[in-house]
Amino acid sequence: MGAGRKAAVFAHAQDMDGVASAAIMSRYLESQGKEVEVDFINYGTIQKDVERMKELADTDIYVLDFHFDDLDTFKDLDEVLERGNKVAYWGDHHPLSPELKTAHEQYAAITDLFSPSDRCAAEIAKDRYAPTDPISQKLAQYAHDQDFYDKEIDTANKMSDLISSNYDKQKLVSMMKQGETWNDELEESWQKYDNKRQEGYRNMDEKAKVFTYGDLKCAVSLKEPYLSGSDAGHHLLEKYNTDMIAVMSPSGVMSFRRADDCEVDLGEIAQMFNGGGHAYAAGAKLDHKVKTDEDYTRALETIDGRLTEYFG
Ligand SMILES: [Mn+2]
Repeated sequence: MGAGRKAAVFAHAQDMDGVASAAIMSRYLESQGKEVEVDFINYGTIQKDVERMKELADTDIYVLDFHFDDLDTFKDLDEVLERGNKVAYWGDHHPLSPELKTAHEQYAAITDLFSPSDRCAAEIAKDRYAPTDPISQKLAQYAHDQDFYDKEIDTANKMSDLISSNYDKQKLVSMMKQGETWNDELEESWQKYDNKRQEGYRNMDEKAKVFTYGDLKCAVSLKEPYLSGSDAGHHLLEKYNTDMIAVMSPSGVMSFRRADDCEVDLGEIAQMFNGGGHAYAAGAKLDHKVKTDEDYTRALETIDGRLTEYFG
């Protein structure tokens, strides 16, 4: 690695772990005198994201909290490497098949691909590149708090809210890599987001219905597109104290969540709506949008009908 080579960090766009990984990696690379470009990558947009990688030249690429989930994507990576680029590091903590793992190892000079792992991607990068740096330690701790659902660090919770509200992630990384995790501007943006979220909860409450199947109760409602599925689900579970919830968005996307002590297999339920997922959280899509009151009534009938069939 020549001292003059540029560096590009590609981190998972999804959440705190990706953003903290990008900050830790940039901080380390800049301490080595490198010029660093930060970019974000995601599963739904991978095709376009890889095109941006192809625009690089003579650059060392660091990929964090993300892996290619399709062997074909490595053909695109061949084109990236033809331009004098190298994959310097690939770090992730999500499950991947042996074939995919081998492919990543062939392409990257250094890999940290651990799954299952009790460390998130930010912690893995910190442990490799900056294990004793207090700022990197703090960022890794924030990421862990969110990635493993501890949610005990208030600033980390609020920062995750900002990330899911589409706040400028580049800006967050620039701050975080200097060790700053909160300021007045972030507080103001968060307050605005939270006010809107409370309004979203009130709208959900107006539409909420609770269905009963034997001993089991399920709350159902419609959420505003700006509310995240997990916030909406969490709100319904807390407020209506039901065993499970189903929440739909105007696009017809549905998500299912359950209370901690509920053992219903939500993956099976989601399959009745042509979706899928885990026992504890699953998703599906209605075959129509939910824009009008009539749409909503129809959706409630569909959901109640299928749940009656399932629990009956
Ligand atoms: Mn992660």
